[in-house]
Parts: sequence; structure tokens; C-alpha cells
Amino acid sequence: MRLSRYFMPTLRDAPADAQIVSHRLMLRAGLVRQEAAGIYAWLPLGLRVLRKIEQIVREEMDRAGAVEILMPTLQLADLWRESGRYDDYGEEMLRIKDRHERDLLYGPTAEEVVTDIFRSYVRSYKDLPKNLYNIQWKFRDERRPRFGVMRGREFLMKDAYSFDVDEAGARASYNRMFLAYLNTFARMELQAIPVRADTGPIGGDLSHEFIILAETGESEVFAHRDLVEMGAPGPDIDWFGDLQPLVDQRTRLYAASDEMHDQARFEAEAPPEKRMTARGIEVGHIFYFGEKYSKPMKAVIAGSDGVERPAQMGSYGVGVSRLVAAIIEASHDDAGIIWPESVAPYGVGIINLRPGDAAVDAACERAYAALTTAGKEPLLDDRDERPGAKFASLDLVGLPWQLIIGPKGLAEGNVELKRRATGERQAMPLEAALKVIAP
Ligand code: 5CA
Repeated sequence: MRLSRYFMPTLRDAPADAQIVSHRLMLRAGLVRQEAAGIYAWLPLGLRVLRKIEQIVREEMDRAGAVEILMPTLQLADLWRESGRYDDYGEEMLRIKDRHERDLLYGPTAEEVVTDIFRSYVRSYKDLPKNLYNIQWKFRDERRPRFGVMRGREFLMKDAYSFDVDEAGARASYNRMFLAYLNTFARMELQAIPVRADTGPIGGDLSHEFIILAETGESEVFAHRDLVEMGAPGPDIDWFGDLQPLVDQRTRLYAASDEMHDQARFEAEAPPEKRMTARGIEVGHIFYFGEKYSKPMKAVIAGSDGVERPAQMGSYGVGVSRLVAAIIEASHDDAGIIWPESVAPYGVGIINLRPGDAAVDAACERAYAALTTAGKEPLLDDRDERPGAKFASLDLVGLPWQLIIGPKGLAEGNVELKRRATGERQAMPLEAALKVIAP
């Protein structure tokens, strides 16, 4: 992409009401624009990051055996009356009437819809386990939408729903999602801590939140350091084998968010030097709730004994749009965002220090063509701007590499290569720089 033809509306200053660093940087770097309280338009750069996060989530869901569908944003109130949640959900639900006076709602989650789909097709234990997921916009009429897309009203969620014949099967499904989540966040270079959690309005009795550490996080976490340092299991585990040991290894170490925290247990289970207390951001939440929806909605499965029982269900959410902000909270400096390679909107920014200079233009074109071919998605700053402004805007938008090409360097046979994360700059011939970026 050439910046001269692009749409990257960066701002010098963030609006005063943007309180946390990710919100300020998202507005300044031109990733999103607020359209109404808690409702955002995604601008080109922000959309690219959102799509990359979405794709990582999708790949890790698929790897763990989940199957993608797409459910509507608008749902029938009658389904929620069947589960009993229509009246319970309260003010957070955006209720709508269509021209036939039918009650609809903008889905805040999709347990009812997916249970309705499931019960229409699946009857036998032979068809289980099943895990259906979708990546779709949700709406929750939060009283205090704040911190930009971190706590929006309209937000993108990945929600998966597992169906099993019995509790043992449901636990295996839960374990697959538990481990898939760790792999998902690790691919975004986030350290996610699974903590025991409250189930809230989703209901059920087994639940974990996945929290990434950031000072501005809304949750307080208490965790054993060994858990914090334990890595993700990696993609090559036997997804349909016994995953319990891998899960036990992690859940046996103390970790809880404020609502579930028990100081006495924390002190008993973690020696002082292993106790970590920090603030964090909830980026995922998984629940096992058994028959809570399948029973009232009559999603029943015939077992091998021929007896029909409600399916055992769980649900598994990832805050896809929240992750954009969470990654920024975890990875930025005074100059701007520092994107992890896997979610960066473009892989490298090429800075043309003197557009119109034939040699500089030619070197930039050569770099642009080579990096495009190598799949590095270059963003070429060919605008007629001062070098200082170009440096500042590329630091702000945070691409992993900057390739700086100007007349002085070229006269000596060199370009400059800068690593955004470290600020390290090195002069070298163009071909050598291309090899570093795309080995
Ligand atoms: N049905 C379950 C799992 S599919 C569910 O709705 N879980 S949830 O309420 O915990 O939401 C899942 C994830 O969505 C959360 O972990 C969080 O990362 C994200 N999320 C929730 N509310 C918001 C919001 N207002 N703005 C942005 N992201 C949100």
C-alpha cells in the first residue's frame, strides 16, 4: 500500500476523554473512530489488525476441532423466553421491535440461537461431540462504555459452544478450549493467565477467565508465578486424546481474579516469593454449564442406551475487538504502538525521505516490489512530507520494521533499517536489508 493513496488519518493529539493509553493510541494512529458511545467505525489500519486477530482465533479454534458458522446479530426474543433469560438479562440487552411488532434483540451472546440450531439437527450420541463457533458482532448496552473498544457496546466476539452426551465429554471439550486459548494468545505474543472465575449471567459451575497483564486492566489477579511463567502447550498436542494432565498442570497452581480470590488459600498455596498480584485485562472467558440451556430448550440427545437426555454444554468467548486494545496496552512506548509481527497491519514501513529524487524513488519501488512478493505487506510512505513527520507517524502506527531510504545514504550505497520494538537502527545496502526483513 502506498500512503499517498491510503486512508490513515493520524492525529497529533488524542481527544481529552480518552483515558487509557490504548484508546489514545488507537485514535491517534487512526485505527478507529467513535460513532456513538461505545460504538466504533474501524478504519483501514484498525480493520487489518482486527482481521489478523480474528484469523489467529479462527485457526486455533479449527485446530482444536471447532467448526465455524455465522449466526445473525438479530435474534428472536422468543428463543430467550424459552431459556428464561429474556426477562433476566435486564438493561444490557438492546430490545427491538420489527414492523410486525415481533420482539427482537441485538444478540449479547448466542447460547439460545446455537442451541436452537443444534436441536434442529442433532439427536444421537453418535454425532457428538460438536463444537460450533462464530465470530460475530455483539451488543451489550453497557451503562458505562469506556476505554474505547476495550469496553464497547458493540464489539466483536468469538463465541464457541460445545455439545456432549455426558459430563466427561463436556470436560474434554472444555479442556480443548482451555488449551486452544493459551495457544491463541501466545500467537499474539500475549501472556495469558487462566484464572478461576465467577460464571455471572451465563451460569454454570466451572469457569476460567484468561487475563493478560496490563496496569490499566479492570481486573485484579492473584497468581502463582510458576503459572505466569508456564508457556502455552503448543499446537502439536493430541487434541482428542487425554488433555487433563496439561490442564491440571495449570489449574493446580493458584490463580484467581478479585471476585474469586481467597487470600488464606493464596498464602497457603504459594510461598511469598511466588505470589504475584497484578492488574489485567480479561480477553477470554470459558464456561461449563451442563444443561442450563439444553434442558429448558429441549435439546436432547439419545444415548447409547436409547434414553434421551439434555446435551451437556459449555460456551467459550474471546473478545476479538477488545484484543486490539489489549495488545496495545501490553506493547507500546512513548512514541506509539509496537505491534507483534503476527497482528501488525503491515509488516514494514518504507520511508521515502525524498519523493521525486529518481534514485530514491527507484530504490523504494525496488523494496516495495520485493517485500510485496515476499508477503511482507509493505506500507510505502511516498507522501510529500518532512522526514520528521514521517518518522513520527510510522513510530505511532508501530509496524515491526522501518526501511528508511534517502539520498545521502544511497550515495554511500546504504539504506537504514530500524526495528520498531528496540529502536535499533543499522545502515546497510538495500539488498542486505531486504534479506533481514524477508530471510
Ligand atoms: N457466552 C459467553 C461465552 S461465548 C460470554 O458471553 N462470555 S463473556 O461475557 O465473558 O464475553 C466473552 C468475552 O468478550 C470477554 O472475555 C471479553 O473479552 C469480551 N467482552 C465482553 N464484554 C465486552 C465489551 N463490552 N466490550 C468488548 N469486549 C467485551
